[in-house]
Amino acid sequence: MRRPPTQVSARQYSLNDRRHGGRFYLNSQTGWHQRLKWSILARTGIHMKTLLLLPISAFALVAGQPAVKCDAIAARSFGDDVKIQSATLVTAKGNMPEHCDVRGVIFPEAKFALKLPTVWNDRFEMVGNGGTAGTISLGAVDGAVRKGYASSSTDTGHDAAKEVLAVFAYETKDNPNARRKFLDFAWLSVHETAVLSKQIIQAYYGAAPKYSYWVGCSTGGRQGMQEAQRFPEDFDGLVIGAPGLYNTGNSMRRIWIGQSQVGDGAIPDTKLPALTKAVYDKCDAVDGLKDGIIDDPRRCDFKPSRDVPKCASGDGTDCFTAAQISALEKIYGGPRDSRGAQLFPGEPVGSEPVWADNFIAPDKTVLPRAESQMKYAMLDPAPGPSWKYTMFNFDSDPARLGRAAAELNARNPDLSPLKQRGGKIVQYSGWADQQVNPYPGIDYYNSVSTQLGDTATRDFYRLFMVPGMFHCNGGPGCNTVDWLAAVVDWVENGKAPERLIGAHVENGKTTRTRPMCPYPQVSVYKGSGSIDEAASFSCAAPK
Ligand SMILES: [Ca+2]
Repeated sequence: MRRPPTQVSARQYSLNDRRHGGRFYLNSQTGWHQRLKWSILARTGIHMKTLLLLPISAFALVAGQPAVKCDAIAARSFGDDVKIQSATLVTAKGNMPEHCDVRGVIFPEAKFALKLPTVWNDRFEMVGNGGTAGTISLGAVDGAVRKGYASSSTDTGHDAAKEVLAVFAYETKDNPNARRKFLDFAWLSVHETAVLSKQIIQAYYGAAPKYSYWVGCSTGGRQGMQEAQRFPEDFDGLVIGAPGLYNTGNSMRRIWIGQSQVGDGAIPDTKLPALTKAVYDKCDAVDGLKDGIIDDPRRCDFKPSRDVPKCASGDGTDCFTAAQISALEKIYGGPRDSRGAQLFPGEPVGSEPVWADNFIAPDKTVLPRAESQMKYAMLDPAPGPSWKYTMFNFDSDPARLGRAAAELNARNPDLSPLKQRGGKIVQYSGWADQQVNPYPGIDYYNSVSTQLGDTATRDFYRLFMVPGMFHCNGGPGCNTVDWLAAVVDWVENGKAPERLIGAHVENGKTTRTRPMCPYPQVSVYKGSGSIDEAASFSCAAPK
């Protein structure tokens, strides 16, 4: 396998260069990252193709333990745009091993943490964020450090405690770097933190990481896909979970779901058991097994106006009024303009048990997030604080999302640079994802297959749709899967994931296992044996 050019690209890359380039290009709407990347490489005299073709011997490594003291990192310069705030040796405690905890800020406000275990497995794992980010993902960093990885996370350039939801992206006299902070959230800070992390790893251990991995779900999945598309040299393997890669569309969908429930259409969460029962009664057995899991929601013809119980008169918890049924028809149908043109996919059936956390009753958490994104970060021009989700116009406003989409969305199907350097992607989504609609992730996988060919795509990129999994985890399905182990095995041992094992765990006990099959394959019951055992299922093309 070709050695990834992580070491050289990190060493040659100066964050100071980026700042000056960034200033020059910040007002350009698209593509400045590409021009900047090439301009930096041109300045250093190294052409990208040269990087890609360097032999393994050029990256001979000696690694495993620190070459310098932890506090020496605080005294090192990593460019004018980087301020190392602290580098502290933390002694082993509980299940955390001894490590060097490095904290700092990248211009203007992107705070990061990088933890470097004293006993290092020679690998780097960067972890992603959720929602509108604004916090460093320390829990995930610690999880990686416990496994021996050097691991980092960025808050993506703003502090969620000070700038709630998407207000960081709204330019005012008190927030003059809003555009830069928007780009930091969209994709820039992750790349910069990845590059800087490798520089610090090099300084601390005297060696570059042998392999670099990305692990993220939700926003973290979107961030990973941005990296795969824009900076394929950053990571050798990527775990892309439930990616919000059509971010503007998904937020528009949430606005649609909110508008669908304005007035009499509001659906209280007390009705979710009745809705869930109607859905699962109709759809569970369609896949051939009545097992509490809907294998593929596309195969079930669920129609609220026909399939949910109607209230004979008035309202009640076990039935739905005509206005509520109309709202459900809109939610499952998806956003449309006034001429009926579909703007984004409707909801797949199966996630109803957790709709209460999201969009039933229009004041729940996800709708305010989408509203904040629209008014501060997505609509162009930004309408600002007084804008309400009820004001989104499905005829005229989708066209106002293009400028944000160019930065936030991660839908470029040309992954050939990642493929050419040996990078691998394992993407997964729950079929019962209540927060990030899974259809755009499937559409994206198909668009890459169309661009590169099915076989060529399967050689480096595989998608796993998990039946009965909610957003990133949870749900009735077998949603506990070691995705990182799968991508590591692929990158380091050349073993492509043909069949992974998912477990359903309750109170610490595995109650059921199923194979996870690379899309478009599905798991098929062999006809005998326990339906709670993965061995009773094979991976096969859907019938
Ligand atoms: Ca089933």
